[in-house]
Parts: sequence; structure tokens; C-alpha cells
Amino acid sequence: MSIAYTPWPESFAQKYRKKGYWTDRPLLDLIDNAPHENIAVICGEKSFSYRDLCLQSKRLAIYLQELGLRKGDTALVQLPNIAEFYVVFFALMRLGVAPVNALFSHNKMELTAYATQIEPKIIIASDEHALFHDGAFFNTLSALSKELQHALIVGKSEWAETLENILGSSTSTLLTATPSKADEVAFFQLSGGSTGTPKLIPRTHNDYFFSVRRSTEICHFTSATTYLCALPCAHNFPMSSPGAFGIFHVGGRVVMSPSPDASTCFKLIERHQVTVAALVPPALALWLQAAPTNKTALSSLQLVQVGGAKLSESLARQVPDVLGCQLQQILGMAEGLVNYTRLDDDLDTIVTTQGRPMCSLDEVKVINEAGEEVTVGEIGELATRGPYTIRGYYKAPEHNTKVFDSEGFYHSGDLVRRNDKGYLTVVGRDKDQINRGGEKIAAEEIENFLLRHELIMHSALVSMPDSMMGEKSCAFIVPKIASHGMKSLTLRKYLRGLGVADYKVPDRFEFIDSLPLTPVGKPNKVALRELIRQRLQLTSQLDKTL
Ligand code: AMP
Ligand code: DBH
Repeated sequence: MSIAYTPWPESFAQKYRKKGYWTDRPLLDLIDNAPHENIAVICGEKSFSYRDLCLQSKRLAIYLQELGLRKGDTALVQLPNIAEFYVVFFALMRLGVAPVNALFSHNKMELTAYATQIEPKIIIASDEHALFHDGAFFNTLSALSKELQHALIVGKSEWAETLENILGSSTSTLLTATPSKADEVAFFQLSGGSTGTPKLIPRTHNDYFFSVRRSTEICHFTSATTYLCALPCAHNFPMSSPGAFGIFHVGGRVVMSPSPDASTCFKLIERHQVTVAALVPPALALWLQAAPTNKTALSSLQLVQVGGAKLSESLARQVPDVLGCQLQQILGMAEGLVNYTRLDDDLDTIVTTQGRPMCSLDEVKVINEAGEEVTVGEIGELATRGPYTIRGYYKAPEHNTKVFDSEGFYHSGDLVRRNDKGYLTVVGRDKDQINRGGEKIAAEEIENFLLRHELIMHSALVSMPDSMMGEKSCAFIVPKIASHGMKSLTLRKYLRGLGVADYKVPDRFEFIDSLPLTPVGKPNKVALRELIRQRLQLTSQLDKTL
């Protein structure tokens, strides 16, 4: 059985194959065809050669095959930045089992939402995450999802089988399974989303492999490239732009970092002579602050890629001098389209744009509210289709009719300006999402959680400006009664108690008597954003005068 997804129309599929973009090879080739002696991943004091990745993923695949996992099944995976993330990923690829790779910061609510959608047969998680210290959460999930029968823990566990145990034991069983077909779903990416339920993005081998391959060409990755994976390894950016998968494709090295903070990363860069790092803007800002006293540690660094959220021109301009390396801006999305500034672009292009699409068959429209294309330099919404941009979210027919038009273009909700050379600059957003330094928060999801609170009548989540993160989140709350007694602290505790990921808990709560409304009666978020901006300005003025 294969996993359902919205396919590209046959005429497009033919075009992508003819051009050599789709090669009908499985993602498994990324490690199976790599030079086996090379070091693939360095993680703490351990290093894994490509041979290690192949053997370990095979051993795990045999175990999973014996458990009864079959092509077309799904898995829910949640691991921190460790080499085993790739062992697990490629083991699942060997069987044609499609994982959702949840972020390590995700919690009960997110994992439950994913499990409900994919009905996984297995959860593969880490003992480092509190949810998996015992079997309670697994039992709750398996009560909800009847397919869920197995758990595997990376680390120590008293209630589930461990990866270490499996890799340490021998077997005489042969691996008989084969990967899913290249035009079938390989795995699910996560969408930052703007709706109540987080949407899943089915990615096929063909489309993802192309995006990885083309990215390595644009970024000049070779077997001599050493890449620092400091962003969450499951995120599309460090996975595929060109990310760890790009490194595997060329036989280079990935160095895992548990966090993007400057002191951790600088030590790893120096120790392993890292040449490329990928960051979100807030992490870059911290690196720029820390770099002047650590210049020698960074001497191997050639390229810093920045994406996920808008990078200010002033920070961008500091990169060459302060970090002593080149900057590349990336506007990407887990739905597909990735734009890169090119390594040989002039400095102005690199610091003022977020790049241009990676291939000639990426079709990009910049459109006004009537859906008409605007002229060069004018602001409009970015809509796109192409060889690695999905045609529909997983099992979301209603939402799909809203964000994919009749020609198959994905309407990204990003407001951009395109210059005469096709480079895009992000100027805003027309989707109900907060981009908290690269971490996306769907407003509706949090509003729904808040509405479950017995003392809350209405809620609206909006972005507020923040010098470090670019944006933070502010929840406007209309209480049901005047004597509600709610405080920010109690609401934070309430959301954490529900099991919402920490980064989605609002940074600020504002209690008001009623929400301003638009003429059609929806919460007027433009007015609310303006209100919080003014309040913040007032507080900072007061701070200055005191
Ligand atoms: P997602 O759909 O969750 O993968 O998030 C992708 C979104 O992140 C894009 O649609 C943009 O809104 C935002 N994004 C990614 N890269 C950049 C960037 N370089 N500048 C501004 N926004 C970005
Ligand atoms: O934000 C993103 O989703 C993103 C940013 C840079 C992305 O998916 C990517 C590169 O591939």
C-alpha cells in the first residue's frame, strides 16, 4: 500500500523527468552510494562513517521488519540533534516506511496531532525528552491510534526497546524489504502553518532528492565540505538546503551541534574545521556579538547560510567582516520552493534579497489580491509550483482548496518584491502566523487552546516587534468576567500544562474588554498589532525616562 498524496499532473512529471530533475532513485542512495570510508557524521565524541550509517540503518531496518513494519506504514520520530536521527531515517527508508520527524521542542499537543493524522505503527523517540521517561504518553497515544503498537527509544529505557540494544545484537534475518517507489511519499515534512491543526507535507523521493542535489550545486558542496548542523535536524533547512542530506550526496561531513548558541558552535567549528553553517537570524545576531573575541576559532568557516525568517540588511552587512566568511540568504519553505542568493552574486544582492529560485522549472508568480501578477518591484503574494513544490497537504482537502489554486500554485502567504533579475525580497506576510526568529506559530492553534480555558471568552494571537527575535507573540485575551484574576503566569502554566511546545507559549498576554473587529466581524489583527506596538513603545519610553 502506498501513502496517498496529491500528485503532479503527468505532463509536469514528464517535463521534470525529461529535464533530468526527477531521476526515479530513492533517497536511500544518499548514503548507499556514498564513499564508505568517509566520515559522514560527527556527534559528540562519536563519529560515523558512511559504512556505519549503512550498516546500522540496515540492522535497525531488519529489526523493524521483524516487528512487522511494511511499505506504506508510517512512524512518528522525535529525536534531538544526534547522528542516530539519520540512522533511523535511512532505516525507515529501507522499508518504505514514511516518518513524520517532529521537532525536539514539540510536546504532547503536537505529537498527538501528528499521530492522529498519520496513525503511526511506531514511535521512535529519545530518553532525553521528558515525555518518554516512562510509557505513560505512549499509552495515551496508542489508546487514540489503534495502529500504534511499538516504541523504540534512543538512550536508556525501562519501558521500551532501545536502539543501542538492537544495534548491539546480531541477527541472521535478511532484509527483504525495498524502499518505496521514487514517486511515492518518502516522508512528511512539517508546515509552520496558519491553521488550528498542524499540516503535514508529503515529500516524494523524486522531488526531495532533486531539491537536495540542485542545492549542493548552488552551494558548491563537495566531499571536502564540513557542515555544522546547529538548527533542529528535522527542519527542512538543515536537512535539505543543502543541509545534511546535501552533505551525504557529496560524501562530506556533518557535525552535530546540540544548539545554535555561539559558544557551543564556535568550539565545534574550531575542533572540526567546519566550513559551512546554517542559521536563523537571531542565532546569527548572537554569533556576530561573540565573534570579535573568537576570531581564530572561525578561521575555517567559508559560508554562513541564513534563512527561516527575515534577516535585516544591517546584520547581513556585518557577516563578511565580523565572521570572516561569505553570507548566503535563503528563503525556503518545507512545502518546497527554495530561493538562494548565489555565491558569486554582488554584495548588495546578497544583503538585500533572499535569493532566487533554485531551478529554471520553478514557476513563481507575485500576485495582488485579485490574483493578477504585479510588475517588477511591486509588492505581492508569492505563489509557486515546480518540481519539488507539493501540490497538496496530507489529508487536508478543504485547506488545500484555499492555498493551492486551480493551476496547482501554492500560495505561500509571503509578501515579496521581485527585482528585474528574479530575486525576491520578503517584505511581510499575509497569513495568520507568527515567525518567532524562524520558529513558526500558527495563531489559530494557540487561540483554540486559549479558548478551552473556562475564563476566556475571546483570544487573538498577533506578532509584536522584538529586536532580537524579529517577532515575538502577544495574546490578546477577553475574559468572560471582570473579576477573572488571570495573570500571564497562570495562562503560561495552563498552556504548558496542556502540553503545548514552549516556543508557542505567548511571550506576552494583554487583557482587554473586547477585540476590535474588521467590517466582516473578524478580530482586527492589524489594529491589535498596532495597539501592542504602541504599548511597547510607551513602556520603552517610560523605561528610558525612569
Ligand atoms: P514553513 O512553511 O513552515 O516551512 O515556513 C516557511 C516560511 O518561512 C516561508 O513561507 C516564509 O514565511 C518564512 N521564511 C523562510 N525563509 C525566510 C527568509 N529568508 N526571510 C523571510 N521569511 C522566511
Ligand atoms: O523556513 C523554512 O522553512 C526554510 C528556510 C530555509 C526552509 O524550509 C528551507 C530553507 O529549506
